[in-house]
Amino acid sequence: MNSAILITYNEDDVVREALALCDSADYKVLHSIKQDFLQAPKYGISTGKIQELKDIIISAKPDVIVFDEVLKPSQNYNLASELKIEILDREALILKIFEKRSSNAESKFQVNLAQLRYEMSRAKEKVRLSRMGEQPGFMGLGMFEVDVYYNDIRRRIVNTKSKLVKVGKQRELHRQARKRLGFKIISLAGYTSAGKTTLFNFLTDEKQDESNELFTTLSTTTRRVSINQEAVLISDTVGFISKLPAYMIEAFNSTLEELLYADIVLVMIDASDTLYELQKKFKSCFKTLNEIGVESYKMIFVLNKSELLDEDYILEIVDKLGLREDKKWIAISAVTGKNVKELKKLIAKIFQN
Ligand SMILES: Nc1nc2c(ncn2[C@@H]2O[C@H](COP(=O)(O)OP(=O)(O)O)[C@@H](O)[C@H]2O)c(=O)[nH]1
Ligand SMILES: [Mg+2]
Repeated sequence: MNSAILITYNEDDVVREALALCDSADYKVLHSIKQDFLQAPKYGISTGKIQELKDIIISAKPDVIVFDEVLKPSQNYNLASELKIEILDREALILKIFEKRSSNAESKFQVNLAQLRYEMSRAKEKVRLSRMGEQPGFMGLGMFEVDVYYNDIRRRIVNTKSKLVKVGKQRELHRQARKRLGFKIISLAGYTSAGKTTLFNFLTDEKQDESNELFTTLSTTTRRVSINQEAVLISDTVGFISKLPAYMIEAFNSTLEELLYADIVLVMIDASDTLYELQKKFKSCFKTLNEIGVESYKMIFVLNKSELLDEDYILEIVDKLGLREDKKWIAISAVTGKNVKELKKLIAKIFQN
Protein backbone atom coordinates (compact mmCIF):
# COMPACT_ATOMS: atom_id res chain seq x y z
CA MET A 1 0.00 0.00 0.00
CA ASN A 2 1.29 3.48 -0.87
CA SER A 3 1.18 6.33 1.59
CA ALA A 4 -0.27 9.82 1.40
CA ILE A 5 -0.66 13.11 3.19
CA LEU A 6 -4.27 14.21 2.86
CA ILE A 7 -5.23 17.86 2.49
CA THR A 8 -8.96 18.26 2.95
CA TYR A 9 -11.72 20.47 4.32
CA ASN A 10 -12.36 20.99 7.99
CA GLU A 11 -15.73 19.17 8.16
CA ASP A 12 -16.18 15.72 9.70
CA ASP A 13 -18.20 14.10 6.91
CA VAL A 14 -15.91 15.50 4.24
CA VAL A 15 -12.86 14.16 6.10
CA ARG A 16 -14.51 10.76 6.51
CA GLU A 17 -15.31 10.55 2.82
CA ALA A 18 -11.79 11.67 1.82
CA LEU A 19 -10.24 9.01 4.08
CA ALA A 20 -12.51 6.32 2.65
CA LEU A 21 -11.62 7.43 -0.90
CA CYS A 22 -7.90 7.16 -0.08
CA ASP A 23 -8.57 3.71 1.34
CA SER A 24 -10.36 2.65 -1.86
CA ALA A 25 -7.42 3.91 -3.93
CA ASP A 26 -5.03 1.95 -1.66
CA TYR A 27 -3.38 4.93 -0.02
CA LYS A 28 -2.60 4.80 3.66
CA VAL A 29 -3.09 8.31 5.05
CA LEU A 30 -0.17 9.22 7.34
CA HIS A 31 -1.35 12.71 8.19
CA SER A 32 -4.39 14.90 7.44
CA ILE A 33 -4.33 18.66 7.10
CA LYS A 34 -7.76 20.27 7.45
CA GLN A 35 -8.44 23.70 5.98
CA ASP A 36 -11.46 25.98 5.59
CA PHE A 37 -10.38 27.11 2.12
CA LEU A 38 -8.63 25.11 -0.61
CA GLN A 39 -8.96 27.38 -3.64
CA ALA A 40 -6.10 29.80 -3.20
CA PRO A 41 -4.87 30.85 -6.66
CA LYS A 42 -1.24 29.76 -6.44
CA TYR A 43 -1.21 26.45 -4.54
CA GLY A 44 -4.82 25.75 -3.66
CA ILE A 45 -3.67 25.79 -0.05
CA SER A 46 -2.57 29.13 1.41
CA THR A 47 1.06 30.09 0.80
CA GLY A 48 1.62 30.30 4.55
CA LYS A 49 0.96 26.55 4.89
CA ILE A 50 3.67 25.52 2.47
CA GLN A 51 6.53 25.44 4.99
CA GLU A 52 4.47 23.34 7.41
CA LEU A 53 3.72 20.92 4.57
CA LYS A 54 7.41 20.65 3.71
CA ASP A 55 8.23 19.76 7.33
CA ILE A 56 5.51 17.10 7.41
CA ILE A 57 6.75 15.61 4.14
CA ILE A 58 10.30 15.36 5.52
CA SER A 59 9.20 13.52 8.65
CA ALA A 60 6.37 11.36 7.24
CA LYS A 61 7.91 10.57 3.81
CA PRO A 62 4.62 10.02 1.92
CA ASP A 63 4.49 8.77 -1.68
CA VAL A 64 1.95 11.39 -2.75
CA ILE A 65 -0.12 14.34 -1.56
CA VAL A 66 -3.87 13.88 -1.98
CA PHE A 67 -5.55 17.25 -2.44
CA ASP A 68 -9.31 16.90 -1.81
CA GLU A 69 -10.36 19.62 -4.26
CA VAL A 70 -9.97 20.09 -7.99
CA LEU A 71 -6.68 21.76 -8.89
CA LYS A 72 -5.93 23.71 -12.05
CA PRO A 73 -2.85 22.45 -13.87
CA SER A 74 -0.97 25.58 -12.84
CA GLN A 75 -1.79 24.98 -9.16
CA ASN A 76 -0.82 21.33 -9.44
CA TYR A 77 2.43 22.31 -11.15
CA ASN A 78 3.24 24.97 -8.54
CA LEU A 79 2.59 22.59 -5.65
CA ALA A 80 4.50 19.70 -7.18
CA SER A 81 7.55 21.77 -8.01
CA GLU A 82 7.57 23.50 -4.63
CA LEU A 83 7.14 20.28 -2.64
CA LYS A 84 8.94 17.90 -5.02
CA ILE A 85 6.26 15.26 -4.72
CA GLU A 86 3.42 13.93 -6.87
CA ILE A 87 0.08 15.66 -6.26
CA LEU A 88 -3.23 13.87 -6.82
CA ASP A 89 -6.21 16.17 -6.83
CA ARG A 90 -9.71 14.91 -5.99
CA GLU A 91 -10.59 13.96 -9.55
CA ALA A 92 -7.28 12.20 -10.19
CA LEU A 93 -7.84 10.19 -7.00
CA ILE A 94 -11.36 9.18 -8.05
CA LEU A 95 -10.08 8.16 -11.49
CA LYS A 96 -7.47 5.93 -9.81
CA ILE A 97 -10.21 4.18 -7.87
CA PHE A 98 -12.27 3.61 -11.01
CA GLU A 99 -9.21 2.35 -12.86
CA LYS A 100 -8.44 -0.14 -10.13
CA ARG A 101 -12.01 -1.35 -9.98
CA SER A 102 -13.03 -1.50 -13.62
CA SER A 103 -13.58 -5.17 -14.22
CA ASN A 104 -14.63 -5.58 -17.84
CA ALA A 105 -13.67 -4.23 -21.24
CA GLU A 106 -16.52 -1.75 -21.35
CA SER A 107 -15.78 -0.19 -17.99
CA LYS A 108 -12.06 -0.03 -18.78
CA PHE A 109 -12.84 2.04 -21.88
CA GLN A 110 -15.31 4.20 -19.94
CA VAL A 111 -12.67 4.92 -17.30
CA ASN A 112 -10.10 5.58 -20.00
CA LEU A 113 -12.49 8.06 -21.61
CA ALA A 114 -12.96 9.87 -18.30
CA GLN A 115 -9.18 10.01 -17.84
CA LEU A 116 -8.81 11.54 -21.28
CA ARG A 117 -11.50 14.10 -20.50
CA TYR A 118 -9.64 14.96 -17.32
CA GLU A 119 -6.50 15.55 -19.38
CA MET A 120 -8.41 17.43 -22.03
CA SER A 121 -9.75 20.03 -19.62
CA ARG A 122 -6.20 20.56 -18.38
CA ALA A 123 -4.75 20.66 -21.87
CA LYS A 124 -7.21 23.44 -22.65
CA GLU A 125 -5.74 25.59 -19.91
CA LYS A 126 -2.23 24.88 -21.15
CA VAL A 127 -3.20 25.91 -24.67
CA ARG A 128 -4.93 29.02 -23.41
CA LEU A 129 -1.95 30.08 -21.32
CA SER A 130 0.55 29.45 -24.08
CA ARG A 131 -1.60 31.38 -26.60
CA MET A 132 -1.77 34.35 -24.26
CA GLY A 133 1.96 34.50 -24.71
CA GLU A 134 2.51 35.12 -21.05
CA GLN A 135 3.76 31.64 -20.43
CA PRO A 136 5.01 30.42 -23.80
CA GLY A 137 6.93 27.58 -22.20
CA PHE A 138 4.15 26.53 -19.89
CA MET A 139 5.22 23.47 -17.87
CA GLY A 140 8.17 23.00 -20.12
CA LEU A 141 6.02 22.74 -23.26
CA GLY A 142 6.41 25.09 -26.21
CA MET A 143 3.34 26.28 -28.10
CA PHE A 144 3.86 23.74 -30.88
CA GLU A 145 4.15 20.88 -28.40
CA VAL A 146 1.02 22.01 -26.57
CA ASP A 147 -0.90 21.81 -29.85
CA VAL A 148 0.46 18.35 -30.58
CA TYR A 149 -0.45 17.22 -27.07
CA TYR A 150 -3.95 18.65 -27.36
CA ASN A 151 -4.62 17.06 -30.74
CA ASP A 152 -3.28 13.74 -29.52
CA ILE A 153 -5.79 13.69 -26.63
CA ARG A 154 -8.56 14.60 -29.02
CA ARG A 155 -7.66 11.72 -31.30
CA ARG A 156 -7.52 9.27 -28.41
CA ILE A 157 -10.97 10.36 -27.23
CA VAL A 158 -12.47 9.65 -30.66
CA ASN A 159 -10.67 6.32 -30.75
CA THR A 160 -11.86 5.24 -27.30
CA LYS A 161 -15.44 6.20 -28.11
CA SER A 162 -15.46 3.99 -31.18
CA LYS A 163 -14.03 1.08 -29.16
CA LEU A 164 -16.79 1.57 -26.61
CA VAL A 165 -19.44 1.17 -29.27
CA LYS A 166 -17.96 -2.18 -30.33
CA VAL A 167 -17.43 -3.56 -26.87
CA GLY A 168 -20.90 -2.74 -25.55
CA LYS A 169 -22.36 -5.83 -27.16
CA GLN A 170 -20.17 -8.26 -25.24
CA ARG A 171 -21.70 -7.41 -21.89
CA GLU A 172 -24.41 -9.99 -21.78
CA LEU A 173 -21.96 -12.85 -22.34
CA HIS A 174 -19.89 -11.81 -19.32
CA ARG A 175 -22.86 -11.74 -17.09
CA GLN A 176 -23.87 -15.25 -18.04
CA ALA A 177 -20.32 -16.52 -17.50
CA ARG A 178 -20.30 -15.24 -13.94
CA LYS A 179 -23.64 -16.82 -13.14
CA ARG A 180 -22.32 -20.18 -14.20
CA LEU A 181 -19.93 -20.24 -11.24
CA GLY A 182 -23.03 -21.42 -9.48
CA PHE A 183 -22.76 -19.38 -6.31
CA LYS A 184 -25.21 -16.89 -4.97
CA ILE A 185 -23.75 -13.41 -4.90
CA ILE A 186 -24.29 -10.57 -2.42
CA SER A 187 -23.00 -7.12 -3.39
CA LEU A 188 -22.47 -4.09 -1.20
CA ALA A 189 -23.52 -0.74 -2.64
CA GLY A 190 -23.89 2.75 -1.20
CA TYR A 191 -22.02 5.96 -0.62
CA THR A 192 -18.36 6.11 0.27
CA SER A 193 -17.86 5.95 4.06
CA ALA A 194 -21.28 4.38 4.72
CA GLY A 195 -19.40 1.37 6.14
CA LYS A 196 -19.33 -1.14 3.25
CA THR A 197 -15.77 -2.28 3.84
CA THR A 198 -16.31 -2.50 7.59
CA LEU A 199 -19.32 -4.79 7.10
CA PHE A 200 -17.49 -6.77 4.41
CA ASN A 201 -14.62 -7.40 6.84
CA PHE A 202 -16.97 -8.19 9.72
CA LEU A 203 -18.81 -10.78 7.65
CA THR A 204 -15.75 -12.37 6.07
CA ASP A 205 -13.25 -12.34 8.98
CA GLU A 206 -15.14 -15.14 10.66
CA LYS A 207 -14.41 -17.40 7.72
CA GLN A 208 -10.74 -16.85 7.03
CA ASP A 209 -9.57 -20.29 8.11
CA GLU A 210 -11.38 -22.02 5.28
CA SER A 211 -9.38 -21.77 2.12
CA ASN A 212 -10.52 -23.21 -1.11
CA GLU A 213 -8.70 -23.06 -4.41
CA LEU A 214 -11.58 -21.55 -6.25
CA PHE A 215 -11.93 -18.70 -3.81
CA THR A 216 -8.27 -17.76 -3.62
CA THR A 217 -8.42 -16.77 -7.27
CA LEU A 218 -11.11 -14.19 -6.63
CA SER A 219 -10.20 -10.55 -6.32
CA THR A 220 -9.60 -9.08 -2.86
CA THR A 221 -12.96 -7.42 -3.04
CA THR A 222 -14.87 -10.69 -3.42
CA ARG A 223 -14.80 -13.31 -0.68
CA ARG A 224 -16.94 -16.11 0.62
CA VAL A 225 -19.28 -16.11 3.59
CA SER A 226 -21.59 -18.75 4.96
CA ILE A 227 -25.25 -17.95 5.06
CA ASN A 228 -27.28 -20.72 6.61
CA GLN A 229 -24.38 -23.17 6.05
CA GLU A 230 -24.34 -22.34 2.37
CA ALA A 231 -21.27 -20.78 0.72
CA VAL A 232 -22.12 -17.42 -0.80
CA LEU A 233 -19.88 -14.82 -2.47
CA ILE A 234 -19.89 -11.28 -1.18
CA SER A 235 -18.33 -8.37 -3.04
CA ASP A 236 -17.47 -4.86 -1.97
CA THR A 237 -18.17 -2.46 -4.86
CA VAL A 238 -17.03 1.07 -5.69
CA GLY A 239 -18.82 3.53 -3.47
CA PHE A 240 -21.00 6.39 -4.62
CA ILE A 241 -19.10 9.64 -4.36
CA SER A 242 -20.48 13.03 -3.38
CA LYS A 243 -19.87 15.82 -5.90
CA LEU A 244 -19.01 13.45 -8.74
CA PRO A 245 -18.27 15.54 -11.84
CA ALA A 246 -20.68 14.95 -14.73
CA TYR A 247 -18.02 13.64 -17.10
CA MET A 248 -17.29 10.76 -14.69
CA ILE A 249 -20.84 9.49 -14.27
CA GLU A 250 -20.71 6.96 -17.09
CA ALA A 251 -17.37 5.62 -15.89
CA PHE A 252 -18.80 5.26 -12.40
CA ASN A 253 -21.99 3.57 -13.58
CA SER A 254 -20.01 1.08 -15.63
CA THR A 255 -18.02 0.04 -12.54
CA LEU A 256 -21.40 -0.70 -10.93
CA GLU A 257 -22.14 -3.21 -13.64
CA GLU A 258 -21.14 -6.06 -11.33
CA LEU A 259 -24.22 -5.30 -9.24
CA LEU A 260 -26.22 -6.93 -12.01
CA TYR A 261 -24.67 -10.31 -11.16
CA ALA A 262 -25.90 -10.00 -7.60
CA ASP A 263 -28.75 -12.00 -6.13
CA ILE A 264 -28.95 -9.52 -3.27
CA VAL A 265 -27.71 -5.93 -3.10
CA LEU A 266 -27.07 -4.54 0.35
CA VAL A 267 -27.61 -0.80 0.02
CA MET A 268 -25.52 0.63 2.85
CA ILE A 269 -26.76 3.88 4.35
CA ASP A 270 -24.88 5.96 6.92
CA ALA A 271 -27.76 6.55 9.32
CA SER A 272 -25.66 9.04 11.28
CA ASP A 273 -25.75 11.51 8.38
CA THR A 274 -28.11 14.48 8.73
CA LEU A 275 -31.66 13.81 7.55
CA TYR A 276 -31.06 16.13 4.62
CA GLU A 277 -27.93 14.24 3.50
CA LEU A 278 -29.65 10.92 4.09
CA GLN A 279 -32.53 11.77 1.80
CA LYS A 280 -30.33 13.25 -0.89
CA LYS A 281 -27.95 10.27 -0.96
CA PHE A 282 -30.76 7.73 -0.73
CA LYS A 283 -32.56 9.23 -3.72
CA SER A 284 -29.46 9.37 -5.88
CA CYS A 285 -28.43 5.84 -4.96
CA PHE A 286 -31.86 4.33 -5.56
CA LYS A 287 -32.24 6.15 -8.87
CA THR A 288 -28.85 4.99 -10.17
CA LEU A 289 -29.43 1.39 -9.11
CA ASN A 290 -32.74 1.46 -10.96
CA GLU A 291 -31.14 2.99 -14.02
CA ILE A 292 -28.45 0.36 -14.32
CA GLY A 293 -31.13 -2.31 -13.95
CA VAL A 294 -30.91 -3.63 -10.38
CA GLU A 295 -34.35 -4.87 -9.45
CA SER A 296 -35.91 -3.49 -6.26
CA TYR A 297 -36.82 -6.89 -4.83
CA LYS A 298 -33.09 -7.72 -4.60
CA MET A 299 -32.29 -4.70 -2.44
CA ILE A 300 -31.95 -4.68 1.33
CA PHE A 301 -31.56 -1.20 2.81
CA VAL A 302 -29.02 -1.40 5.61
CA LEU A 303 -29.09 1.52 8.05
CA ASN A 304 -25.55 1.36 9.41
CA LYS A 305 -23.91 3.09 12.40
CA SER A 306 -27.23 2.67 14.22
CA GLU A 307 -25.45 2.13 17.56
CA LEU A 308 -25.03 5.91 17.56
CA LEU A 309 -28.78 6.57 17.35
CA ASP A 310 -31.88 5.87 19.44
CA GLU A 311 -34.70 3.64 18.22
CA ASP A 312 -37.27 6.40 17.74
CA TYR A 313 -34.94 8.37 15.55
CA ILE A 314 -34.20 5.30 13.42
CA LEU A 315 -37.94 4.84 12.83
CA GLU A 316 -38.14 8.49 11.80
CA ILE A 317 -35.43 7.85 9.21
CA VAL A 318 -37.29 4.78 7.97
CA ASP A 319 -40.40 6.93 7.47
CA LYS A 320 -38.56 9.79 5.80
CA LEU A 321 -36.90 7.44 3.31
CA GLY A 322 -40.19 5.67 2.59
CA LEU A 323 -38.72 2.28 3.52
CA ARG A 324 -41.78 1.12 5.42
CA GLU A 325 -44.03 0.50 2.44
CA ASP A 326 -42.63 -2.27 0.28
CA LYS A 327 -38.91 -2.20 1.00
CA LYS A 328 -36.74 -4.50 3.10
CA TRP A 329 -34.64 -2.70 5.67
CA ILE A 330 -32.62 -3.36 8.81
CA ALA A 331 -30.67 -1.18 11.24
CA ILE A 332 -27.23 -2.56 12.10
CA SER A 333 -23.78 -1.61 13.30
CA ALA A 334 -20.86 -2.95 11.30
CA VAL A 335 -18.55 -1.91 14.14
CA THR A 336 -20.30 -3.50 17.13
CA GLY A 337 -21.99 -6.28 15.15
CA LYS A 338 -25.44 -5.18 16.32
CA ASN A 339 -28.15 -6.96 14.25
CA VAL A 340 -25.64 -8.52 11.84
CA LYS A 341 -27.04 -11.96 12.72
CA GLU A 342 -30.53 -10.71 11.88
CA LEU A 343 -29.23 -9.35 8.60
CA LYS A 344 -27.87 -12.79 7.74
CA LYS A 345 -31.25 -14.33 8.62
CA LEU A 346 -33.00 -11.85 6.35
CA ILE A 347 -30.61 -12.75 3.51
CA ALA A 348 -31.20 -16.47 4.09
CA LYS A 349 -34.96 -15.92 3.99
CA ILE A 350 -34.73 -14.13 0.65
CA PHE A 351 -32.55 -16.90 -0.77
CA GLN A 352 -35.17 -19.46 0.24
CA ASN A 353 -37.85 -17.75 -1.80
N1 LIG B 1 -19.83 4.40 14.56
C1 LIG B 1 -19.75 3.59 13.52
N2 LIG B 1 -18.82 3.83 12.57
C2 LIG B 1 -18.75 2.99 11.52
C3 LIG B 1 -19.63 1.87 11.38
N3 LIG B 1 -19.32 1.24 10.22
C4 LIG B 1 -18.28 1.92 9.67
N4 LIG B 1 -17.93 2.98 10.45
C5 LIG B 1 -16.85 3.96 10.22
O1 LIG B 1 -17.14 4.72 9.04
C6 LIG B 1 -15.96 5.01 8.32
C7 LIG B 1 -16.08 4.53 6.88
O2 LIG B 1 -16.21 3.11 6.86
P1 LIG B 1 -15.81 2.22 5.58
O3 LIG B 1 -16.17 0.81 5.93
O4 LIG B 1 -14.42 2.49 5.16
O5 LIG B 1 -16.83 2.81 4.50
P2 LIG B 1 -16.97 2.47 2.93
O6 LIG B 1 -16.40 3.64 2.20
O7 LIG B 1 -18.45 2.35 2.71
O8 LIG B 1 -16.24 1.19 2.65
C8 LIG B 1 -14.82 4.33 9.07
O9 LIG B 1 -14.22 5.30 9.89
C9 LIG B 1 -15.53 3.27 9.90
O10 LIG B 1 -14.85 2.96 11.09
C10 LIG B 1 -20.62 1.65 12.42
O11 LIG B 1 -21.43 0.72 12.39
N5 LIG B 1 -20.63 2.55 13.44
MG1 LIG C 1 -14.67 0.87 1.25
